[in-house]
Amino acid sequence: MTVDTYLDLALLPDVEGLAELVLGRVATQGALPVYERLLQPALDEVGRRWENDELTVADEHLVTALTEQVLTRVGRRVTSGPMAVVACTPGNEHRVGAVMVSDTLGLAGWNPALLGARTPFEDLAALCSARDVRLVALSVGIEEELGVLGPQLERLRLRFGPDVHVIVGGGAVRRQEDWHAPAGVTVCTSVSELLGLARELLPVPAVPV
Ligand code: B12
Repeated sequence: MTVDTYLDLALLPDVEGLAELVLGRVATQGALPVYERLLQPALDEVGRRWENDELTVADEHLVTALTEQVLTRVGRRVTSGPMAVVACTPGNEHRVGAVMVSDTLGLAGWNPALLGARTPFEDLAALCSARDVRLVALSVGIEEELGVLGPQLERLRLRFGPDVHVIVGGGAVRRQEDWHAPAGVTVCTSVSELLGLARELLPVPAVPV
């Protein structure tokens, strides 16, 4: 099973073997299936083994760090599209998914800026209003944060106004399927779903007169 092969290589560690496995699959299948069907399940499995005391925190850090290294070798797309911002919510240190979201927005024709872990909403709002940001994708990592997120997202939504699309996803949302975002905030749990949505949300270029 490929998840097992992935974890065996990461735990050796054999970063070149890992890169070969991932980049080979990206070349034949494209990045998103590899993110969704190999890397996400492999890290889910790390979480499961860690919970069962089969892996230590150091083992988890090793697999996560190597995954991040390999991800930097999956081609980044630079586009001249409208600016999107990808950030982890203020309580979230899980940033691997956010990297994949940023890649996905690039594929969809946006110009993504990846801010990373634990981004305070006040600072996020200030950054977005100082630039022409049209889409904000937020990643939530732990379910405990979902409880306080609703009112915070409502305030952020009001501050952005109607021209900025706000999309929320991440491991916590994936695990807690019955969580509802406030009005005007879209919940999306997979990068393949995001690809279609982000393409639909691309602003239509003005028709020359
Ligand atoms: C690696 C890891 C860490 C690392 C993260 C380092 C890093 N650089 O990212 C570190 C060590 C920091 C960490 C810390 C903690 N962690 Co942790 N961690 C994990 C682990 C093993 C993997 C996470 C990961 O990268 N997954 C792979 C990515 C690709 O998956 P993903 O984030 O879901 O993203 C996918 C989709 O959700 C989607 N997506 C992501 N974001 C978005 C956003 C949008 C808009 C869209 C459309 C899609 C989307 O795209 C991705 C591709 O499919 C998980 C296990 C698991 N099951 O997830 C536990 C896990 C998430 N952690 C857990 C816990 C408990 C913690 C700690 C509280 C531990 C502690 N006692 O300190 C802290 C909390 C830190 C914090 N405040 O965030 C629990 C969370 C349970 C819960 N209550 O929700 C998990 C599930 C482990 C477990 N089985 O219990 N962790």
